[in-house]
Amino acid sequence: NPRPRVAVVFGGRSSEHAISVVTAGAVLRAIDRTAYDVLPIGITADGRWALTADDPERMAITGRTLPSVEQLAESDSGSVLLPAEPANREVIYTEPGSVPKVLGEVDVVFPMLHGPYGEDGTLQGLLELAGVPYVGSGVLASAVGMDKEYMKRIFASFGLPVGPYTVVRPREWERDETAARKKIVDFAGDHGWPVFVKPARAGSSFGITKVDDLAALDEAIAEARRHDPKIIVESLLRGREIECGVLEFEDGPRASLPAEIPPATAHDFYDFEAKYIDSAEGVVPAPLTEEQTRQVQELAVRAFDAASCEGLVRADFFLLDSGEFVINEINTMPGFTPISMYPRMWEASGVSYPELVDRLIRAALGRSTGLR
Ligand code: G1L
Repeated sequence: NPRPRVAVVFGGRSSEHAISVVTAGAVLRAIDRTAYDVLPIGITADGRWALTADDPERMAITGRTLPSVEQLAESDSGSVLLPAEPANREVIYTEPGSVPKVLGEVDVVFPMLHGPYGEDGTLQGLLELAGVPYVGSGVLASAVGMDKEYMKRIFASFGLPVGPYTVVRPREWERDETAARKKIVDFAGDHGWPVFVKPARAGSSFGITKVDDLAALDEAIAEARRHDPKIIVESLLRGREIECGVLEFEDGPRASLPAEIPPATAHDFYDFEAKYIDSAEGVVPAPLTEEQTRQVQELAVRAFDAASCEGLVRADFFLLDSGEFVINEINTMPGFTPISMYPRMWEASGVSYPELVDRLIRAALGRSTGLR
């Protein structure tokens, strides 16, 4: 069989388990079955790997019920059966955390996992060890994209404009709590209130607080530290929020048309599904001048290269009132349903969702593992 076998790995021990299942469903629906054999591999919320049915219909949101791998794998008998035929299989569970044998039988992995152990480079490292090519960024870029401190340090060292920030590490709290707190108070004194107090490494917006004054600082620090012992403090940048997609083509990375996220979107308007997928609110293309569009596209490709990203990245910017673009962050695993910003930006740029999926798989197949 000349068709490359693609394993879509989804679900996982994350607060965004259901988003991953929904997204994997969309990817499964979009993959060209005449070009690829597909093997869906779900990871339950408690970390068991399962071969699940290739049934995108069961991976959508129905009413107010969110899909899960547990649910997809409900026919599980607890027995371990290797599939003779990927199309005709029972659910296979493996021991928590173990590497499924099936990884040795696939040509490329499409990883769709959120947060720690998914998009932070650890899964990518496991796939490197297993010698299996995978879609998207490698170990380094994935880890950089997960850590807001190192992300900023790398951007700054490549001459990309970053906003003011300060970092407080776990050892600084342990050594001298008063000094650690003073570091943040001094930062706010220098750059002004409000500040954002954030866990330095987090996949989503959990643990982030906008702090208006000293009185609210301690609770914000405690909240951020519940998610990550390392925290980052940033100043509020006044301006417009602009995003840009970067996709790897045969001849290198290219930028999509940018999008704008309007301030304080009235969320109530959207239905449960749109809100949950959290993407329907962007304006594509962003109403920018040609010069601004060109500028942000150039910065996005430079950010892709600075972090040595592969496959794709979504780069998020602020367009300050001064007219200057500042890079906020990159996301190596952006929202990826057909209505998410990244696919919408490429749709507006002439690349359909199925073409996007195909390009990503082809880019991955064109690389080998090891140093690159
Ligand atoms: F593999 C890609 F293309 F790099 C990729 C993988 C995963 C792109 C986007 C995503 N996104 C997701 O998996 C998620 C947003 C559903 C959870 Cl991180």
